[in-house]
Amino acid sequence: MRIYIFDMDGTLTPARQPMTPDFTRRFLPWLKTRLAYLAAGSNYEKVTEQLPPVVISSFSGIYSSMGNVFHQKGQEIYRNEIVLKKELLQTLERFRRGTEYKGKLYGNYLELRPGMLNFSVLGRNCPFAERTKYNEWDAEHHEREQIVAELNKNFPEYEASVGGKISIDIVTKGGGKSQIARRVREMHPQHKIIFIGDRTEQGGNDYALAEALRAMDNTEVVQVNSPDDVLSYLEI
Ligand code: M1P
Repeated sequence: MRIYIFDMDGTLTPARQPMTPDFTRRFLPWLKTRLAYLAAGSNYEKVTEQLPPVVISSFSGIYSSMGNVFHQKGQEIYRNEIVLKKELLQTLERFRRGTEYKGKLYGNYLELRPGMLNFSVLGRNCPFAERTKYNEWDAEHHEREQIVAELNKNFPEYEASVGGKISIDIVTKGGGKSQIARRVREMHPQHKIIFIGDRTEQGGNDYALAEALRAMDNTEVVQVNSPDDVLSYLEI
């Protein structure tokens, strides 16, 4: 038997958007006959906004907040917390003040979730169109990659990675999506584990999980660029 792990944003759904009806229609019958886990960067509330209840209940387990919360059959099984150093928060404030992005900045730029902090120079309260605008600017100017590199150099006790379109995810070292590899392997010592995600490249928020799995026997990592790629890979 094979065990599947799926990222959510950019993999099963467009980033921060609900799963489309067409994707649900094709994916659900497949999911119902498989053993699969979700590995979302977003918190559990966002997962419940983006995935239909029947999809959530068809997964064998839901990891959210980068693996720091785990739900099975709607019950929370565990959650981790993060300790945030004053110096880290001061550094993030400095990045926000010093950005060269000329568009308007919005609130909720530091979002604390169980076991992680999500940081967005733009601010998570931005209108949807502003996400695209910042993302296009960032693709040209690499602001998030530079912030991630600086954080990882200066704060080795944490792990920073580029999130989806506008943000950066920060976890305690070893406390990100990589913990999902160990936990799923413990539950399924014999089976092949296949992870499908859209940010498995270095610096991306699926990278730590992809690397942890690559270091184990009997695993496969599949890089996709959209939900359509997932359907093609699964041949459904
Ligand atoms: O792809 C997962 C990411 O989705 C959101 O990213 P953004 O707001 O940058 O598009 C966030 O929830 C982030 O934490 C998460 O990793």
